[in-house]
Amino acid sequence: MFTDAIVKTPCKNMVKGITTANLGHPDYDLALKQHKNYIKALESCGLKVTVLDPDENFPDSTFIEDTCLVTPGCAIITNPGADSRKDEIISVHKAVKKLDMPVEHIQGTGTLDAGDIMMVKNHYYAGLSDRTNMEGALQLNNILKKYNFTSSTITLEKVLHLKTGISYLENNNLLAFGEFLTKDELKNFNILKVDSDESYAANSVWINDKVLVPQGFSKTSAMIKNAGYTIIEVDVSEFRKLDGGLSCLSLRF
Ligand code: CIR
Repeated sequence: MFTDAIVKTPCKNMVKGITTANLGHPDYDLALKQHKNYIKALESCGLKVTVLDPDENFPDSTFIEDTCLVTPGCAIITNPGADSRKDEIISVHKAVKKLDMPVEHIQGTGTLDAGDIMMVKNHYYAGLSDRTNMEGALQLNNILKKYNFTSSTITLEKVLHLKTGISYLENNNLLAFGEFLTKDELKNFNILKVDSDESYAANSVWINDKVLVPQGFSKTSAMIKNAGYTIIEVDVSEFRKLDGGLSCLSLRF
């Protein structure tokens, strides 16, 4: 069960965020509204949400998930793979220092975006991507070991982050599309296959037996409902324009 979340309000400069999406510029006012609704959705799953102030120096900083991994034993400040995002960790570090747990760091030549990390009980899967390198994954493994957790890597071929393509919904259920449908490392999961025309919805988020699903992907929503979950649809169209999904917008712990 999760009890807490940390989010960061989008800044006006989000329109200058990194993107490959080709969906046009985000509408800032609409993004703010959607972010407020996202917070409400987290609260309706029983989470206490801490909201960090926007920071105009970092267009992508609302995608706070990439900057820190909070585990049950420690918080791990990452070393984001994109140069423009490296110093986003300063504000998240300030916020997690207030939690009653040790704070660890990925550093030096090791890069890691926590959007590449998926937790399954005491095991963490780390996607090797354009943002997360092997050195980052090794540092993560060494940190996790100290807290009795394990990790392993999965090499990504096409998607930005591991959780762009898969989401763990507990009870051995894994939402997945594309390259992740045939990966050996994932073959023991019960795979809920997301159709390629709804691939964006592969980034859905399990929180305390509810699942947040992006609005507008009816086949995926129905499939998750049929698997026995209560779903909450959240419109994040403006964040999608920056390659961001539901999970990227919060730390949950
Ligand atoms: C970026 O390219 O870094 C942002 N525009 C999107 C980050 C999305 N984060 C995530 O998938 N965890």
